[in-house]
Amino acid sequence: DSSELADIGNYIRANEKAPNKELFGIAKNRNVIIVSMESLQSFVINNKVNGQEITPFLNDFIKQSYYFDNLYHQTGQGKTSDAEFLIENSLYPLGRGAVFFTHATNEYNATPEILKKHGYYTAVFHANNKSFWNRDIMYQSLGYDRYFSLTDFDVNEENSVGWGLKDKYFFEQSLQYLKTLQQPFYTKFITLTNHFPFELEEEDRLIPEYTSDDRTVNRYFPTVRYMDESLKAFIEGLKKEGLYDNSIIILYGDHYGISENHNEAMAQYLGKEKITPFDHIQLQRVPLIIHIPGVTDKHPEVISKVSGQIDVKPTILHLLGIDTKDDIHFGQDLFAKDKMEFVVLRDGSFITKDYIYKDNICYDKKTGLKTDMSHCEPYMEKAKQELDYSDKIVYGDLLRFYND
Ligand code: GP9
Ligand code: MN
Repeated sequence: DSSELADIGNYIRANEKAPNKELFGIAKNRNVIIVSMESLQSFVINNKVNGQEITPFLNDFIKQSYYFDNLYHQTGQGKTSDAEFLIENSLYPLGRGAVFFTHATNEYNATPEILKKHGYYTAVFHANNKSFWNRDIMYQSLGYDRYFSLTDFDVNEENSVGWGLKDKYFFEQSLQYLKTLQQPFYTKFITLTNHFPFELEEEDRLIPEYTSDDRTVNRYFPTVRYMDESLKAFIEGLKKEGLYDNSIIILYGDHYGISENHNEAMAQYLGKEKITPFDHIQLQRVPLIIHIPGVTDKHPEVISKVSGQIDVKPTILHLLGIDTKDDIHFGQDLFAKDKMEFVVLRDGSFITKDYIYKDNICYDKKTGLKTDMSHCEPYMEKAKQELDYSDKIVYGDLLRFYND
C-alpha cells in the first residue's frame, strides 16, 4: 500500500546525493538522443583483434565525451528490454521473467513521461515487430508519444541480415523521421545487427573474424565493428541534418553478447588461462558514453567510478536541469561528487570500489582472489534491500501512490 511506498521513499531520500553543480542543467532544453547498443561489452573498447581496432569510431568519440569504463549491466531474462527499464526508470528489472511482459500496465514515472511535462516530444525507434518484448504496450506506460517499429521501416532482403534491418539502414531511415519531429525531442534508438548469432554478410565485414574453435566469439568482432561504423554514419547524419549541436547523445551497451558458455574462447582472446567467476563479473561491464557537443569535446573525461545502468536516469535528468528530489529511483547521479561506488546485479552479486561479491564469495578487485567475507559483509544487507524494495514497487504497482 502507500505506507510501503513511504518507507521506500525514506530509504531513497537517505541515499540521495546532491547533483554536481557545474553540470546541473548544462544540456537544458536540448534534444536527447539515446542509443541502445546491442550486446556491446566494454572489453572491445580500445582493444584490437588481429591487430585491428574493433571500435575505431567509438574509441574516437570517447575522446570527445564522458566515458564510463566501470559501468555494469544489471539485466536479467528481459535482456534488451530490462536495460531499457533500468535506464528509463532507475528501478531494477525482475529476478524472473521480463518486467516488460509481466508489469507493462503499471504506473511508472519514466524519463519520457517526465520530459513530456517539460515540453518534450518522445519517440522510440526499433526495426522489429512492435509487440516484441511487449514494447507496444510498455512504451505507452513509459510515456512515449510514438513508436517507430517494423512497419515504419522499408525492410527487404538487401538491407537485412540475421534479426532484420541492418543498423546502417536503420539509422538512415530513422533520421528521415527524426528530422520531422517537434523539438526538443527525447528519442531512443535500439540497434539490432550485433545480436547473437552475429550474422553478417561478407561485404559488411570490415575486420576479419577472430580465430578460435568458437564460432560465436569469432563472429562477435566483425558485427561489433559493423555497428561501430553504423554509429559513425548516424552521428555524421545528425550533423548533416543540423540535429547535432543542440542535442545530448547517450550511448549504452544493453547487456553481454558473449555468455559464459564461451569462456574458453574468451580466455584465449583475453590471454588468460581461464575465465574465473571474478573475470565473469568484470566482463559484465558495458560502455556508457555521454556526449554533449560544445562541452565534452572541450573537456572529455574517462570516469572509472563503479556504477550501473540504474544510474543513468537521474544523471540525464540533472544534465537537463530537472530536479529529482521527489522521484522514486535507486540510481545516483554519476557526476555527484560523493556518488557511492556500489552496484547490485540482478542475481544479487555486487561490486564496490575494492570488492566483488558473487555466489557467497568475496573477491579482492586488486588481485582477483578470494578474500575474507568481512570485506563484503557491510554491503550484503544493502544489496538485498535495494532489490527487495524495487521488487515491491513493481509487484505492488506502488507508483500508483506516487502523487500522495
Ligand atoms: C529485439 C532486440 C534484441 O527486438 O531488442 O533483443 P534481446 O534478445 O537482446 O533482448
Ligand atoms: Mn539486446
